[in-house]
Amino acid sequence: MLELLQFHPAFGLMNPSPFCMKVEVFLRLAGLPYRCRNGEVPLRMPKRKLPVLRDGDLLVCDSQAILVHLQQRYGAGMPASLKAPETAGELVIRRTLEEHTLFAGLWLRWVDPPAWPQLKEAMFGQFPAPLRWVVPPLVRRKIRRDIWGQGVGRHSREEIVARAKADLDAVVELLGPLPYYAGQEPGALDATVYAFAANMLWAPIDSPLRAHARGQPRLVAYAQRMRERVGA
Ligand SMILES: N[C@@H](CCC(=O)N[C@@H](CS)C(=O)NCC(=O)O)C(=O)O
Repeated sequence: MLELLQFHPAFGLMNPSPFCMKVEVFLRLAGLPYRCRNGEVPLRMPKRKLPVLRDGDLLVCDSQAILVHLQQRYGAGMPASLKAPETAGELVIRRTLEEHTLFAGLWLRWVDPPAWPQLKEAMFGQFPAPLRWVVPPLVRRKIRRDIWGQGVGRHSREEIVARAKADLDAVVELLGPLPYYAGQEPGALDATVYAFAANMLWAPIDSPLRAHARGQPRLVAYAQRMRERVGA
């Protein structure tokens, strides 16, 4: 059976990592049998990131590579909208979320001082002492360094929030009049957008981005539609 190696679920969401959630959403939309191996450690993975899919002897790293692998190997049994190759427009929307909005969202979760106590409790509150005290600042320091290296972390809070809101507005505008990005039925991009939207809307961490997302009826309706479709 397919195995999804990922972080532990948190926040009442399928996964606090939008990349892990994206893969699980896709697996569900595709109706493929799978089991989750939660609590994996990125450092032990070939590319030192999660998610990873184990398919027999094969380990597939990177959420998009996983989706493409699933489309290529199991596409015959999938609805047309799910196995369609990514269009140029879809790629640009996905890259915006995965390579830019992600870092603003990470900053608002992990670095922004008002969010940190909530995040720490939600992510590490169940850890045994002394890990509960030792691990959070180490993870936070690494994530802060990553966001700085990517570039978003060099902006002020106001600039980061403005950039994330602009991304979200653009992504919502591009949804168009149909229920899903792929049209009448969800496609691979819907797995990505839903994973990001659910994390923005429903993670129990206050942020100006969450308030902005919650103020967008089309986004909220879209996320609810996807939640009903996926069942989580
Ligand atoms: N491009 C990758 C990104 C995956 C990714 O950034 N995963 C993060 C969690 S959201 C991770 O494993 N981080 C661990 C680390 O950087 O050490 C994908 O699409 O799977």
